[in-house]
Amino acid sequence: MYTIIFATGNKNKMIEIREILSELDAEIISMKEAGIDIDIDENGTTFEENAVIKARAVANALPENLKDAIVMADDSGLEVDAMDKAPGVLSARWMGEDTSYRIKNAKIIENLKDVPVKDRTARFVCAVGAAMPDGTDLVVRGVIEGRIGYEERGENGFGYDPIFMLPDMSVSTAELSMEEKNKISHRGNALRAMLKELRTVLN
Ligand code: ITT
Repeated sequence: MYTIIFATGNKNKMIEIREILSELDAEIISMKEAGIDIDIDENGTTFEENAVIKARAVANALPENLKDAIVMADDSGLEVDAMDKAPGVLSARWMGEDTSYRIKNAKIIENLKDVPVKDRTARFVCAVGAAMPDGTDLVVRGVIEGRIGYEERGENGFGYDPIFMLPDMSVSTAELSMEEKNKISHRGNALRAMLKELRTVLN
């Protein structure tokens, strides 16, 4: 059995990640549980760069007893086509890190007030990076396509989920159960791609 440390400070991500990786014969430990509390400068310009920066920063800070662990990190965000793909890699920081998602989501809806359904296309992107104990890095990407809704809908999920509708505009990802969301989400797709990659590398 191997140990995976997940380098995220986002509790909601961690809940989804645990569920997606639950079938794996591995011990999943959050950064906090590993006793690592560092500030990471996410200064990359792509999701992939930032995912690797986060994973490597935590791998470099591992205590001796966890040196053989694989460190993974997720860098994710929302690309709105009618906003030139903003907020993109800045999704967590857009309009200020501490601004509520009620306000951020309202701003996106306002920005798109004259945009017809066909042009409301958007996607959630997730890059998952893995810092391997031998010093090599792996990185994969997962995506889910959708459209920006006209109002917030649903109570599940987090962040931009209440305004992210499936392409047919039937439901938002905040109206899906966590299991339903994980089956089709950017994070689910990226983590499943990473597991495939790991199986090749570790065998
Ligand atoms: P860590 O860097 O510690 O992992 P973070 O929240 O800062 O946590 P990111 O830099 O990857 O993470 O920013 C991702 C942001 O994109 C996140 O805060 C949400 O606003 C948004 N986001 C990502 N995945 C999402 C999802 O599944 N549903 C809704 N919003 C999501």
